[in-house]
Amino acid sequence: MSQSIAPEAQARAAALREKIERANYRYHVLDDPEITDVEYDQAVRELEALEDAHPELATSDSPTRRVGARAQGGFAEVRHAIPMLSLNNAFEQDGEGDRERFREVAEFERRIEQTLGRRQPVFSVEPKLDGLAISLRYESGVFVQGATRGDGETGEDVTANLRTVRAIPLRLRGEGWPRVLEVRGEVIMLRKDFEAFNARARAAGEKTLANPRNGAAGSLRQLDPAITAKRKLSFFAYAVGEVQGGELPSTHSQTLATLRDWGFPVSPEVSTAQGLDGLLAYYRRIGAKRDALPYDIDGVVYKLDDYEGQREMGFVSRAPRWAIAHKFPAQEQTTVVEAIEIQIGRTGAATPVARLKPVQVAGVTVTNATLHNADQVARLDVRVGDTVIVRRAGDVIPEVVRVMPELRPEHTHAWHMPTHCPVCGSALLREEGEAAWRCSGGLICAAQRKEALIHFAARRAMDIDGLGERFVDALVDFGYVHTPADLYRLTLNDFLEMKRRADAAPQAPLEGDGESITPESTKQGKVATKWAENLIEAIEASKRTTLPRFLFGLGIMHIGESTAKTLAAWLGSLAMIRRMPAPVLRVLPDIGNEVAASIAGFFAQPGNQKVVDALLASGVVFADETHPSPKLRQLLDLSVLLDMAGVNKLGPKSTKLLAEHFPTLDRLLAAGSAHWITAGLSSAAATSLGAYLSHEKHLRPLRAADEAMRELLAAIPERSAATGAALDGQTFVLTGTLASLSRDEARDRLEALGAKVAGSVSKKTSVVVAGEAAGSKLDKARELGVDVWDEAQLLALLAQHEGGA
Ligand code: 5U1
Repeated sequence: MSQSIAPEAQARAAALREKIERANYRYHVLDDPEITDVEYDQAVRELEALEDAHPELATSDSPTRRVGARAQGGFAEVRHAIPMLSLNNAFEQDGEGDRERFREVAEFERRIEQTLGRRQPVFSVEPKLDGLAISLRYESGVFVQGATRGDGETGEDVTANLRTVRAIPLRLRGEGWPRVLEVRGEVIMLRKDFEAFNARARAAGEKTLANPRNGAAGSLRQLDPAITAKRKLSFFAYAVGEVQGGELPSTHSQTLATLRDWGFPVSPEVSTAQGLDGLLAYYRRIGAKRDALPYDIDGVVYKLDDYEGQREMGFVSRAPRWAIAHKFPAQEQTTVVEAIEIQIGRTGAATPVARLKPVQVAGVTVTNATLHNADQVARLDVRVGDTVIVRRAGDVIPEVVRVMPELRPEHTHAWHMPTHCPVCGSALLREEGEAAWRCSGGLICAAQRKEALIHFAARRAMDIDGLGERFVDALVDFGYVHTPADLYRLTLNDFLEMKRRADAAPQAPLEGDGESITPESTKQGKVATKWAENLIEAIEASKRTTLPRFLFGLGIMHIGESTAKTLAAWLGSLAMIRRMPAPVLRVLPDIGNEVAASIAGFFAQPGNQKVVDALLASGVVFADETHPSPKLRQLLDLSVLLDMAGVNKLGPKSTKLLAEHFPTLDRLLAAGSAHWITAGLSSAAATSLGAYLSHEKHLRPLRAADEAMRELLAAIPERSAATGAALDGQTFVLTGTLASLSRDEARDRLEALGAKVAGSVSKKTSVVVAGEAAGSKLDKARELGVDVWDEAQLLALLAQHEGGA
């Protein structure tokens, strides 16, 4: 290393490399991470910066050098010094008893017993990973070349891509490794990484991966290692190839343990077993946990454990006689699509589902498979009548992987998303840039009820203590509750009856206490009714709430707590909010077109309005309703409505001009196009507006919006001319975080009452309002003897004056 490098930089680089390598080992080999992803990324970034500043520090095996240059003109060939073998397969056969069903495995085991003259030989037993076989060459402990299996004799040099796989050590750990060591194993894509990749691809409208194996194989064949680096791949070692200048243990299981010590991930499922019974027990054990494994496997592998015995058994062509792959039933099958239907999820997302001719996939009868979304159906071009490949892996829902076009019958039709929800009949809508179509039915759609109820009862919404997911599920499943309003009609008896029914159902008892309630068990019943009394009490208590909590609880798409507060602060009352058209909502701070359309769309559904009415009728009250903000006067005029109408040739300048001359829609209509032109509108714009307004379908919503807007403006309290604004001449300073309103909101509302809101405290300051974690302004106020208020005092002041000064 060069003399010119500061020793501290050298030491730091070495420490960082060690930290990163150790993190890789703990994560990939021991499956026991020691540092967080953030710490890991920080260490890599710091090392990169150090190596950039001191290029002499960089080494070829540095963990920062995982992504190299693009391969030019394809991959070079690599001839394997020792061929990469393939395995003979054993499949389950029809028949009675293990020896019949597992005839091929029994024969394999018996042949070894006979050839070696040994009873009950020991085998290394391993999961058969579903990925891509590769060979990694290490010279003096450093990774120098990686190759695919190819035809077993010659593969492709994919070193640059393999360097990006963090589970592959660039330098071996520990000591005692041979001078040349080839390690063989499988590059795989974990199920979670495969799912994440596909979810991203679907959202971006890009091609999805058919299965994790294709994910691994496709990624390794990328000519640009930067692409491989972006796809998360993993690796497990299961064999060795060439070994020079050193020795390995005498058994395969010991060799795997040694490879693990040297830094190679080895599947934690690897074990040893003796005789046929041992092999079959392993097959069943791994088969039972197959779905729960983090990666796809297609069987298990049995290998005679001692190398001496392996040599004696020898090969038949490319396959060893000392090993066999015992395959599980396939995870992919072909079947026929009998129908394509829509399923509405808890959030209203409409998912196309293929109803299939029943087919056994990996031991389970599959009759439905997800098609994810309309884009995916279009991409795959799945049609009713098609023969498709379905895949079932792990816990994931079976999915249609691809269509077999050669088997498509005549006269099929491309599938299209229906226009209406099959559950409630409301329109299905898709937002721009989103893959999912959603049912606009909201609370009236049965499929969405559970989610809506859980959200409604949540702590930050109506805060119904104790009404968790399991109760909501039972309430909906047994038909006690359809909408949030039904919660307020529930009686103690309803809850007790529901629990009796839930306890009698095959699932676990509702409370988890296993106690069931019978009318006879009065004493026990008393204990057990307490929870129901508590729930009734919590539901009753939730009726006294605030407008923002209620609005948030309604579960309107895009309406979080902050938007709910904005709506309440600016529009004042539910009565106003529930009838405002999108253009009016659009003028409020932080409410864009999408959010405005979502709110107005929600209240445009008569079903949702009915639920709101029922909630009010059952006694839900808001402690904080008030008048609309006077500031709306500056924001709302006819131009707001005309802008949103999107009339051709009528830009924002023209709509403003019209609003100045014709303050109401009626006056605009009465004036007519000649007067519009006199007021300064171009004749092209006037013609376009005239044509637009001549359609009743345009005029009707415009009139309704105009009327709602006028009503809102009329509800703003008039300031008394004699006294001026309530807080005229007063200066407020806001500091710290306020819990129930943003500082902007507080400022707007104070200003609307005539106050000045300043950024710093002086002798002239009337009041400092101090929220959570108030800092130096609070100190200054105390120093100058300025009045300091808390948030409650501010809210009381606002309530007092906004009420109608
Ligand atoms: N787990 C495992 N998979 N697999 C595949 N071991 C294993 N061994 C193989 C193959 C092709 O070949 C050996 C015989 C070296």
